[in-house]
Amino acid sequence: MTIERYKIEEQNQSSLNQHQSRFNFLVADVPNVAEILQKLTDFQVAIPSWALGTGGTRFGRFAGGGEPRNLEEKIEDIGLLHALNTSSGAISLHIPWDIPENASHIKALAAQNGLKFDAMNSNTFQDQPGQELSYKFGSMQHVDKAVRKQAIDHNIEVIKYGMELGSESLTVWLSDGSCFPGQLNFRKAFQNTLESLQEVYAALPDSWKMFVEYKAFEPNFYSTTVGDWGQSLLYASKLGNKAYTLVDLGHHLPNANIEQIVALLLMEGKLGGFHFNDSKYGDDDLTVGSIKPYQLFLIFNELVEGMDAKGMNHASDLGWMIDASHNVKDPLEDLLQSVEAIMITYAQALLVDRKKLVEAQNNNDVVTAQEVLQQAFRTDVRALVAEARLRNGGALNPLAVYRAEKVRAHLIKERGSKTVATGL
Ligand code: RM4
Ligand code: MN
Ligand code: MN
Repeated sequence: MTIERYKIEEQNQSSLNQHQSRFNFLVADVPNVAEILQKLTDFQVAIPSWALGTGGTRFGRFAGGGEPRNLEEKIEDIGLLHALNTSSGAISLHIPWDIPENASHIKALAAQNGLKFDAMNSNTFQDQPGQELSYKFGSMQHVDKAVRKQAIDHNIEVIKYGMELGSESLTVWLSDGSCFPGQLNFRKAFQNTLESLQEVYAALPDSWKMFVEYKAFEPNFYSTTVGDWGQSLLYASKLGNKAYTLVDLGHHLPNANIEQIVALLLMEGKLGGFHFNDSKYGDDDLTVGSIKPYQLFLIFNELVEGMDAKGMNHASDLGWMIDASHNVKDPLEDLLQSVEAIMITYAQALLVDRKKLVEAQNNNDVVTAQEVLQQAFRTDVRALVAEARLRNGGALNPLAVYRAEKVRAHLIKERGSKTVATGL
């Protein structure tokens, strides 16, 4: 299904006056509006191909119907999101959940929908039908060299798929670790993993980046072999300058200061990419910004400050991606909410009065420092984000158009109510 341009324009017309007065009110206080609008236009968030269906937990899954049945339909779904919000211009594929059998056809379809291919993701945390050796006791860390080789070969295959599509990065997330004390020799597990990653790294094209994603726990509950940013940074540093750490917001132990982690990784030139989601307890994969919006703002504040300090391009020098699971919401509505939350928070971070903040820091003026941050965080920037969308041909209110056009009902009619998308 596609949403006709004129439908979006019709909806925009109906709320244009209200939008314009909100926008004018807001920008009266913003000195560099044009620059901010340009940055918002450039900023694109990749949508994971595995999050277009209903998620589940080990207790069950409650599908809502109309899920994409294949990669083509997933691309259509993301195209739809992008048409509405003009900020979801990329797709991230997980192999083998989504194998692009016919690369040129998939590439053309993505281009038609205005989409690029973001990072490719490998999967050595599940056994696939017909797979020779099992990952039950790990993949790249495995005591058996043959299992390690299988995991390496899989990653190299994923790179090949990515090259055909024009992707330029590989994200490696390993579930490797142990469930009980004594199960694993930590040092050997690290060494095996490093050597395996080195082999994959050697197959990486020059223009590519490798993202080493860490996660504190789950599915292993005693130790994880890439368990935190320290371990990831260790691997990335030993691998070389094409390897970076990837931060997934849900992969930390409770109360971790993620904004500080981000600041230091940026300082070291080793922050590669981001997986956005939100959590209350563990790797909950909830909608980004739904539980801890101020934390998200503080993270974006460090991202903007740290990238500017290095003269980096906000839009293209890091990989931006959503990594969420939707158990009770319509996945497409959830993704619209996620992208909106990211854009709002990015806009707020762009509003921080940097000069005043530095001054406050240098004077140990704790109160002013807090005021500066909260001034930006408490600014309602929704009209700014909407204006950027409007200028790019998107919807003032993507969710409203999605509902008015009854997209889900159409998708159910088209695809059926019992379809199951591959993924989480
Ligand atoms: C993991 C991790 C990875 C994602 C898988 C599906 O927890 O977040 O990024 O690829 O889930
Ligand atoms: Mn992730
Ligand atoms: Mn995760």
